[in-house]
Amino acid sequence: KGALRLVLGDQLSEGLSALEGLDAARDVVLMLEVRDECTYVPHHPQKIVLILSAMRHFAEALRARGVTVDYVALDDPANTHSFTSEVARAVARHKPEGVIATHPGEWRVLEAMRGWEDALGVPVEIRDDTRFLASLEFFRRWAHGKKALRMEFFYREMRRASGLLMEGDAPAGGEWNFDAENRKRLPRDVIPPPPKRFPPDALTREVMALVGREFPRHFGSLDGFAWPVTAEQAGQALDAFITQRLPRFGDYQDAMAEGEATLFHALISTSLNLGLLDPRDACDAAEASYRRGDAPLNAVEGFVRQILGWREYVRGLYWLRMPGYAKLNALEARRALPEFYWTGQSGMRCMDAALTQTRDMAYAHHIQRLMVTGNFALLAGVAPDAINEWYLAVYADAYEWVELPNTHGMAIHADGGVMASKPYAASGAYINRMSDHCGKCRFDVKGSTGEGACPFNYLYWDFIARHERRFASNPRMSMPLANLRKMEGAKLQAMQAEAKRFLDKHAPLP
Ligand code: FAD
Ligand code: DLZ
Repeated sequence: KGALRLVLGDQLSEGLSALEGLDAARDVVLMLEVRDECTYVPHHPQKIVLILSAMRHFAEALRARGVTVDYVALDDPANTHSFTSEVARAVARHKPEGVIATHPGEWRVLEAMRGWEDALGVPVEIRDDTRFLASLEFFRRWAHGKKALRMEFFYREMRRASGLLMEGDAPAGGEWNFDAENRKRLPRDVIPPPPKRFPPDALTREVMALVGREFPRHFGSLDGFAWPVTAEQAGQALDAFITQRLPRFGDYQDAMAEGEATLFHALISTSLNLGLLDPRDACDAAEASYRRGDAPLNAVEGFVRQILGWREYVRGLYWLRMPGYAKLNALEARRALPEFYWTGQSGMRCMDAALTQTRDMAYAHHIQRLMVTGNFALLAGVAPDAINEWYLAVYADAYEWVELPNTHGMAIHADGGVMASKPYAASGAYINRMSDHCGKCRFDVKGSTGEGACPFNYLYWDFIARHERRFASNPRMSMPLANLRKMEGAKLQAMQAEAKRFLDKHAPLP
């Protein structure tokens, strides 16, 4: 009698802690395709295909190494479709000496796991998830006693602790952060090389048919699925990025452009979050490119900061602050999600570009998520649960540990400043500066009143005016507040009326 070793859908790493010390002669690896995980939010079909296909490929690779895998498929008639009930069935089948799991990525799953030992009557060991550069303990120690947590200071600690991009005790190039060199607009003659695509193999095609049958109403298109589903493919995706796109990643990190869904981005978040790619390997590959002289420091530092800094930081914060974090609603936002988040037909070119590529690829890059769809939800006062659910459902890389701090904290300021010291609120001018969308938009980016004006403009001032008292104590909001106070009353009233008209049309208050 051996142990039952549970591997969840986003734990597809050879070195997973739950697999450490595996005895192939006695232990059984348990993998579960369950409906509950596919529907707790209506995930994009490409995301479900990605996870189930990657799980099936991972199970095949384990079996090829002589490991016994008990794999419960989604269409198995005996499947009871929840982690808890399926682990119970597996315990009854195998009568193991215990269950060994790895700490999951979402609070709700951890809560369920904590009840298993009592419910199942066998020991359940939940091991740390060691696939991150910072342990949760490291983050807790770093955060302990600090009045405010800021990513930049955590990132510097991580640079020191990892030795990445360091020259002795000093940061490479003499600066910790080259953010100021990451804000160029994309010139017309710069054509980003397309990312490497991974057309579905027979196994993925089988999963595509299954998902098409089982979840026909979920938002999003299945055609065009091209995500890496194995560690080998994830490595190829990283290599293609490092050689073809990393050198210009820094310059155009914040840019948006018509017809350019991916620009110089890496498209590796799906692989990192599934465990197909190791974050340290991604950072090392980028640093090696800098050391060889193939990629400039602003690109490599910008990329390393996203992984060693932001990705680790949001995970630490999620586990430090949950479960209360998800319930915060500092700006008392209550509006329903506008229907155009599902149709891609807002009429605003920047929004519709982000929304339609989300439908077609289950992907939008960071600035689209933060400064377009996120900014709109912030300004409109969309209820946190509604917008969080949307982000968790529609992106192929979305798991609550990374989605929630980014959406709740960074995009909509629902945490009142835990993640970011001020709301990332912007008017149309920002989008015009960073993209070429506005020139072709039916709304006028220079206009702020009247039906033809860019909605981001009147929504921005409506937002600032709505929260004037709250923001008065935040020195980082002093500039917009000073401009608000200088504004003619009639102009502000006209913008507020336009904002109300637009929002009532698309997403009335309940
Ligand atoms: P690149 O731009 O090439 O960056 C390289 C890597 O850095 C990414 O693969 C990712 O692992 C990491 N990274 C970059 N920014 C962040 C960040 N802010 N937080 C964590 N990791 C980061 N990322 C997710 O992985 N899952 C999510 O559910 C998710 N939801 C988001 C929601 C909102 C509202 C916002 C503003 C951001 C969200 N992000 C999320 C962060 C970021 O947008 C994605 O990681 C990135 O767009 C993935 O594409 P890429 O691999 O091409 O990234
Ligand atoms: C997101 C997801 C989906 C769609 N399906 C499964 C599944 O069938 N089986 C599984 O083990 N995991 C799935 N996942 C990922 C889980 O939701 C994820 O492991 C938890 O949210 C913890 O991060």
